[in-house]
Amino acid sequence: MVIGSTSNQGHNYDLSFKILLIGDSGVGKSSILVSFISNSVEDLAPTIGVDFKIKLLTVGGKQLKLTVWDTAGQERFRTLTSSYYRGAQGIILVYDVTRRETFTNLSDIWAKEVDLYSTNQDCVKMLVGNKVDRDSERAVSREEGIALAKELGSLFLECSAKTRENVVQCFEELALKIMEVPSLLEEGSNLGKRNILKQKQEQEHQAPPAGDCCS
Ligand SMILES: Nc1nc2c(ncn2[C@@H]2O[C@H](COP(=O)(O)OP(=O)(O)O)[C@@H](O)[C@H]2O)c(=O)[nH]1
Ligand SMILES: [Mg+2]
Repeated sequence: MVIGSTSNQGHNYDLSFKILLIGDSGVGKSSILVSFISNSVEDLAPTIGVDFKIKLLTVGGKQLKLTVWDTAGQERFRTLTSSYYRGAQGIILVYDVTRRETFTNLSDIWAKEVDLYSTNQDCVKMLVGNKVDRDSERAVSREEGIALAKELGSLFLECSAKTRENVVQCFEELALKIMEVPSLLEEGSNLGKRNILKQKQEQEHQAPPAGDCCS
C-alpha cells in the first residue's frame, strides 16, 4: 500500500489526517483500532506490532483518509518518541474505565508527552474512556471523564471496543473537529504540502516507532 498517495485502491479522498492512539498498555487502543477498521467485534486478542491502519471515511460531506497509528506495545516502557507524534492532526487519549490508574496516568504522563512532542500546535485531542461494557466494574465516572476533558481542552466520549458502541463516533467527531481548524487542513488539501506530508509518512514508515526505542 502506498502511503500518502491521493488514490487508495481506486478511492479518491479530499483530506488526509494522521490520528494517534495513546494511553497505558491494556486500555484497548489496538482493540479500538481493530473495531473501527474491521466493522466486527471478533478478534479482540491483545495485539502487538501494529504500526498503523488506513481507513477511508466520509465525514461532513468530505472523503477522508485516516491513517491511524497504534503503538506496538512500546508504551509499556514509556518510550514513544517524537516520530510517533510528528505531524498528527488528531490524538486519541484512551483510558480504561475499570482501571483508575490508566485515567490518572493520562493527565500525569500522556497529556504532558502530547504537549512536549506534538508538532501541530492546534492538534485536536479526544479523551476516550473505553470498556464501558464492563459497567459493574467501573472505577472512573463519566463526570470525572468530562472534567478531565475540559481540563485538557479535549473532546470526550466513552466507548466499548467490544460492543463497538461509540467507536466510529470517536473517529468521526475527531475528524469533524479537525476539519474546523484551518491550520490542520493546509497539509492535506493542497498538493504541494500533501507531498511533504507524503515524504514525512514515508520516512516514518521506513523507521517505525518501534525502531526508535534506542535512539
Ligand atoms: N470488555 C472489554 N474488553 C476490552 C475492550 N477493549 C479491549 N479489551 C480487552 O483488553 C485487553 C487489552 O486490549 P488491547 O487492545 O491489546 O490494549 P492496548 O494495549 O491498549 O492496545 C484485551 O484483552 C482486549 O480484549 C472493551 O471495550 N471491553
Ligand atoms: Mg496495543
